[in-house]
Amino acid sequence: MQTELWNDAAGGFHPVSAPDFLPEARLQEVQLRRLRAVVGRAYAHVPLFRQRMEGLGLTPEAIGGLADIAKLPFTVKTDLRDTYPFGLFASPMGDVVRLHASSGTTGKPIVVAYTREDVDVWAEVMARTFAACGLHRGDILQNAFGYGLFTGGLGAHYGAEALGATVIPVSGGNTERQIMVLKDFGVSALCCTPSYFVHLIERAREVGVDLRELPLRVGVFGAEPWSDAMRAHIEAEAGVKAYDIYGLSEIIGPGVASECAVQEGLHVFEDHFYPEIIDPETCQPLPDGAEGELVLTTLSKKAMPMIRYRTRDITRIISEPCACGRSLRRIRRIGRRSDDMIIIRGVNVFPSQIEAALLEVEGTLPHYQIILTRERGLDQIAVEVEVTAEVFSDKIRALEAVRARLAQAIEHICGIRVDLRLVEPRTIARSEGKARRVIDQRNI
Ligand code: DLL
Repeated sequence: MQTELWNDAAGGFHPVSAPDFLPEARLQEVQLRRLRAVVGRAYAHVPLFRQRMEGLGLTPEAIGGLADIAKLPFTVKTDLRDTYPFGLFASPMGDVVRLHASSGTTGKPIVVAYTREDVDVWAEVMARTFAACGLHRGDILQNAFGYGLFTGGLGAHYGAEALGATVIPVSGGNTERQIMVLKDFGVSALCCTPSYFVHLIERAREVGVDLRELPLRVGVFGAEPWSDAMRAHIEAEAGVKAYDIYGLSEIIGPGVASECAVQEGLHVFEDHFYPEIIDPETCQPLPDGAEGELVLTTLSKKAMPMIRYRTRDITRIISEPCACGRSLRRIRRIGRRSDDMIIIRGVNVFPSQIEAALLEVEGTLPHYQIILTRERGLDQIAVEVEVTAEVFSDKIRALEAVRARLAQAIEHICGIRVDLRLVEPRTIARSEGKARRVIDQRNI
């Protein structure tokens, strides 16, 4: 089984992947050594962390074993906002070689920092990511993640170079040019957000390019939630194997976790990022297999160590070993964030549920938007969904049938009736990066 995976889908073993296969006991040794060092570093150099430790009566010596991580205080996103821009740095600016920023939804961005060593670790984990997705030297990667303050572009860039692949730094947007590059440069792998790739497939088709006929073999997607149904759509429409990769600016950027050829969960590069799952209400650690909020500790970050960072991403740890042979634990694909939840008249709805419903119904396109309004004190939810041109023109008398099926699917999955608006193709704004699924007009 393992040999087959390596020789076929994964295209051979790359030495950069070696840490993915450390025996468990050795991995834990590395983790403990690094955990003690990073806690010591944060305690010595980050006042906020030191104060919190003191408040709990703790010193770095409290870390005797890996389980002691549960004693440490959490870090949350508002800590980064409250200490904006540089308050959580543990290195002097002279050692910081790079800054990135993540805009978030409101106000000031959060700023993250990297030393030379951090940038090298980042390239390493991204090289391991691409290797796990079956890329190798000789592959030509079109990097359509945005270059700039967003971590996607540069993170993927250095990782792919470290692997020995050929990188085309095309960045996000300019879809016509993306299609030209894809066609003319012999591109074998592409990375971007899944929603942008769906747009790319459509646009290519409109200009008479069928991606299935190109050498493109692998798609590496991340930075936003996407469903298995979306994966099936992408794989069928573009003739690629589509992999999910995960990461966040606060921890490093992309490169925290990646799928492998098995495509059943994402391996966390846990020699650098230690995962825990907690109950988001009680903050108590949950056992493997239980769903909860992912909490990550950077084990080797120098410029900005993050101790027990609450990601707000909801997942669970898969404890069974993976057929690829990696010893790294896996997390289930992240379908939702705790702060994505929309509460409509007492019913909890996640955008991913709406997506799952519409991908079930033939005649719809995977472009949708959820619009929230308030009328006379009552929350209203409308879902705008694009349908195919045939359905929209009602030539095949399908519009009402699609509406009925979709309404039923949404009610079945979400337990709520929504105001459905079926619109023609290309009505909903496309994003070059992360798709904006929810438009909240409730002024709250
Ligand atoms: O999105 C880093 C990244 C770039 C990851 C390219 C993968 C590929 P941020 O902009 O800080 O960083 O956003 C991080 O995006 O907490 C998740 O909620 C979400 N996210 C990232 N990857 C996935 C994924 C980058 N594969 C936030 N599935 C995270 C679901 C994802 N959500």
